[in-house]
Amino acid sequence: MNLADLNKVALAMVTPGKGILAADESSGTIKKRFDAIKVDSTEDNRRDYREMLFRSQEAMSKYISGVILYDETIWQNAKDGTPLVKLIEQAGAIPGIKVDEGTQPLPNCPGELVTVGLDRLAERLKKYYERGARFAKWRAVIDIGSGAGSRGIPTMTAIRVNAHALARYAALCQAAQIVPIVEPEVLMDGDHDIDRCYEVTQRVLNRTFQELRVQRVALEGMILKPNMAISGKKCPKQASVQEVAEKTVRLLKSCVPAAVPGIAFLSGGQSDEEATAHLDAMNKIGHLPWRLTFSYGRALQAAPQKAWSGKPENVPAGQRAFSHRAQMNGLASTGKWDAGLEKQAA
Ligand code: 5MM
Repeated sequence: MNLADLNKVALAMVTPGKGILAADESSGTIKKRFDAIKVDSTEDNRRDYREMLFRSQEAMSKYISGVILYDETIWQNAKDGTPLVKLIEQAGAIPGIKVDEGTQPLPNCPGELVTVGLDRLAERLKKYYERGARFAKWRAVIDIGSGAGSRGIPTMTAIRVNAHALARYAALCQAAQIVPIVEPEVLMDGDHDIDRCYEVTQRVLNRTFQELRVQRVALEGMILKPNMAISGKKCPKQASVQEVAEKTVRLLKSCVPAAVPGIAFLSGGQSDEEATAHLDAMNKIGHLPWRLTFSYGRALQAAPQKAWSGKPENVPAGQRAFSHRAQMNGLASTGKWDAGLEKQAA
């Protein structure tokens, strides 16, 4: 492992003013997104849609540091035969790859999941590196139980096995000279309040960093992709932007060592503007030991998907919508966003 080079890539992924586009929807997830805009999820349509994003010159060159791809996409070529990976590189961004293979039910823990994909991961990483991937992503999913009798979820079992797998993945990535994005996502579905989210996320992050240390992962050569401390979607009392920002910063300071170069949040089902406002408010607090940016999927793509709607004549509109969200989040990554900028663009 060349840690200096891993650190260089990790720092580039969190370049101030830029963040990561999570375009690694698995086949099932992209079908759901396409169903919502009445587009068939064929291989060509998935290619055309992602090509539209990667050819958005303004967004890609100014505000996007890296793109997380799905296995299908990393091997695909654009319509003119150029590998999609090359389009990303030509725009000055870094190609990355999702390497987990989804989730399976966790034995003895009804309702909970474990992320799988460690078998043959070393061989797969080698091929992804040859294709141009310089970072990878693995997402663990932790649910917070809702309703009566749900205090038992998440179990310590779910937290431990998922943290263990995240660290195994991260160690394998670094051995393959690939920067691991470590993504332990505590879901925001459910009726829990922000303090319950805080408490569960703290347990998850503490356990994750404990496993990373046990498995000798070099913190300087990784990026953390966490959820924010936020109210559950069905919680009657929704925390304000300021409360989310203050609690998330406090939480991360208590769990994430300063050796980690950067934290790139997932959006997790927040609206586009909420995800931007929260990131901006955290960066306005400032005095942080790591760079804070975005690694959004839905909060970057919902607008371009709607504008595109599968029609070739809508490609410029889709690219404008993508550039706008990328720019807003780029500004938020340095605390320079303002709600007024959204209205000006509209
Ligand atoms: C883009 O969605 C990613 C892939 O999800 P599936 O494996 O479930 O298809 C997802 O991991 C994503 O990278 C993160 O959850 C962040 O995306 P959001 O939409 O939460 O910002």
